[in-house]
Amino acid sequence: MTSRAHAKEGTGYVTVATSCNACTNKCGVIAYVKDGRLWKLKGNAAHPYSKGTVCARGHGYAQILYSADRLTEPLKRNRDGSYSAISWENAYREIGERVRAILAKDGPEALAIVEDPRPNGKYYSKRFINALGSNNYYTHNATCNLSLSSGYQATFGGTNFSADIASSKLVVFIGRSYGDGMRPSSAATLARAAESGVKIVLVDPRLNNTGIFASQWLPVNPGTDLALLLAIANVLVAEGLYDKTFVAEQTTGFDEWAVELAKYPPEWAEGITGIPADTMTALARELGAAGPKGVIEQGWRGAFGCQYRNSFNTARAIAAINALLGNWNRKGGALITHTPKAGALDAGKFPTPVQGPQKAGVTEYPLQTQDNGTNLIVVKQGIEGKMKGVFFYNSNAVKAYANPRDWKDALAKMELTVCIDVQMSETAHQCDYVLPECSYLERDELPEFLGGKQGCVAGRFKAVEKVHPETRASDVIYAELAEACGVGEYFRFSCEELARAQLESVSVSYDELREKGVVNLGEPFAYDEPPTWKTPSGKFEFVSQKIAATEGLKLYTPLITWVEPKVSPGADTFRLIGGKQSIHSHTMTTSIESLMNITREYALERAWINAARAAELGIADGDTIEVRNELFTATVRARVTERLNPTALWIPTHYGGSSPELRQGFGVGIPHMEYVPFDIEPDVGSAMTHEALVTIRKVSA
Ligand SMILES: Nc1nc2c(c(=O)[nH]1)N[C@H]1C(S)=C(S)[C@@H](COP(=O)(O)OP(=O)(O)OC[C@H]3O[C@@H](n4cnc5c(=O)[nH]c(N)nc54)[C@H](O)[C@@H]3O)O[C@H]1N2
Ligand SMILES: Nc1nc2c(c(=O)[nH]1)N[C@H]1C(S)=C(S)[C@@H](COP(=O)(O)OP(=O)(O)OC[C@H]3O[C@@H](n4cnc5c(=O)[nH]c(N)nc54)[C@H](O)[C@@H]3O)O[C@H]1N2
Ligand code: SF4
Ligand SMILES: [Mo]
Repeated sequence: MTSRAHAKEGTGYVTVATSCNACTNKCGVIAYVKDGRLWKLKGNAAHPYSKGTVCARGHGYAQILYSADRLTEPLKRNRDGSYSAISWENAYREIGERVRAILAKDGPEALAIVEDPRPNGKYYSKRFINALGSNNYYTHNATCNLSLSSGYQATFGGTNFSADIASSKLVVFIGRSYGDGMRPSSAATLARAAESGVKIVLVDPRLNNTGIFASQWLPVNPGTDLALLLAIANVLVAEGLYDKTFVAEQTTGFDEWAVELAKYPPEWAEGITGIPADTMTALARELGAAGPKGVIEQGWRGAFGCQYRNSFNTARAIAAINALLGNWNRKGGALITHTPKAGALDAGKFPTPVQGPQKAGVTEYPLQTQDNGTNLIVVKQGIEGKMKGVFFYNSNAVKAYANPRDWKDALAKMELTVCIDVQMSETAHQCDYVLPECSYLERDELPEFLGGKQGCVAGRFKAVEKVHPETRASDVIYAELAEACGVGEYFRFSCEELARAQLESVSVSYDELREKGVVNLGEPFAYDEPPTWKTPSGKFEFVSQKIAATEGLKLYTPLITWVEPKVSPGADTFRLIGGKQSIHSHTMTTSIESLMNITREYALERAWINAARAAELGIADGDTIEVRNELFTATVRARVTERLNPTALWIPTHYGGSSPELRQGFGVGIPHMEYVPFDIEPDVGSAMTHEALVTIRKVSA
């Protein structure tokens, strides 16, 4: 065994290079440990996402280690909904019996696993469900970026790209906020770019906290970005402001799309988007003049990751404008970088489970990027009585992925529900068995391979010994569960053995990774080499050949056309939209005292309402308002602001906790997903989380 940490002589502390688990970024951090206790975290300068900085959530969430609200032992739900402790052995035995019963009666297609992937989960969760004979592996993506990745795949074949902001002249953000939805390195790059004169345009119904770097804010009507983008494309084509060589050599379908685009001049889009036609025309001309250093940023969740009935086409339109501008792989443009992977491993030691039946939901939602699937099919098939058993790992699906009441209905009908978590989440509350994992600072995980201008592999290594002896790491839990379910042969190796084998396959030493936390792989990205288009035509597709070849689609067509959002606010209603705040992650950090103290001090849980609309309703800043629709009613304080489009009510999406064991967040603010009707974006599978209308009234001053 190599030493686990590096003692700094005379300092009284040791350091461990590991990674944060407070959000998807999993930034590289250095943990400082004194007398066996975590003392502080610093960013790992070598990690591409932290570049030496830890955000507030990263610092705050580390306190989960010593939190009094941690899960400390396995739990089993009683008939009355309360929980009692159960030994690991009994929990495994009972879960194993129920799994075998479901397999015998309904087959492997009645079992699923849902997770927000972490370095271990990506491998172990998929392997576990595959070992049981099921392909029903789902991530959180249907409520994050499934529409975006699916739309990109239908145009250039990849699932994401990155705007080369540092070298650009003009960057247009469509509902993405580096100042709220944090990744430390992105915020730093943007700040430097703005200082060096790159023009930043924000398209967002809300003047978000990236506003300090922006020179223009377009307060678009939510759900109508597609109309704005089609209008920009219309001007670029009508005025010949596009890269004719790129279009001729690298793309297909341009002539057909140009005919369609003629329907969408800025005058058409003005009434839909609420943005003056002249403003859209001017922006299109500026982009045309700046291309390939005028770029539309890739987005993440806010505007078209999963929010609207037209989100898939919004993503396609962004990719298509970047193609008109000739941006792909050009300096200051839109880069498709390579992500390294582990090589082949010894099949005797790490046997591959036999391929099971097709993943549920793939036939109904054929345009989705299929690796992650749409977890909403688990809700749908659960309610229909087809899905019988589900495991959740590192996922608060019941509060975060679909309407909580629909999840509850689905889970109540199932024969087995298991949640692996570190705290008693809303999802844990709906499960038969709750299995406590040790925290990320108390476990080793598999290496994580990351793409970007420089590909790399990052590590997660144990910084401190377990605080609660009965908690276990996910690799151990999965191996033991597999044994209990009769498929232990797929897990006869330790996490470290697998990590070593994966690293060896890319010629990286385990000890070097442990020492540094991050090791670069391969050559840096080279500009100006055209991407390999992984599309049916082998070119960039303005008209999708995959869509043309797919039968039975309900909404989308091969051409990128205007698609109406599902609902539209009237004179008395508001569209309920939401977003991140820099100090919280999704739903999980409202259990952290230091972060909730900031929420309380600044009343961050308030709902934003446009000042003119508030005046009409007699609502003053700080008043308590009731937010109501056919699904849910709750009260919250109002933040009256000029910084919001009048058709929207904006709420931070972290709040409204309903798990009493998570005492800090319980009952603070309102829960976004309770207002969102259970529905699925046709053909694609996203949750359409901003297709909800609410009414508002003042309750008290
Ligand atoms: N603080 C924090 N940072 C995070 C995370 C976190 O939980 N907390 N999670 C990480 C993850 S997983 C993700 S997916 C990213 C998300 O990163 P973002 O996508 O940037 O996050 P959001 O805050 O959801 O949305 C950004 C903006 O979209 C706007 N918006 C809403 N509707 C529309 C619309 O119809 N059109 C337009 N143009 N804009 C709209 C919102 O007002 C908001 O300001 O953040 C990452 N970083
Ligand atoms: N209401 C609401 N819904 C959302 C979002 C939101 O902001 N608000 N954000 C959306 C987006 S962008 C995304 S990416 C997804 C994110 O989806 P999730 O990752 O499911 O996000 P959370 O709701 O924060 O739930 C994370 C769960 O993992 C648990 N957890 C944390 N650390 C560990 C660990 O080390 N081990 C284990 N086993 N469990 C752990 C937490 O306690 C929590 O229950 O949610 C989407 N849905
Ligand atoms: S962005 Fe912040 S919370 Fe997310 S992984 Fe990085 S440091 Fe942790
Ligand atoms: Mo996300």
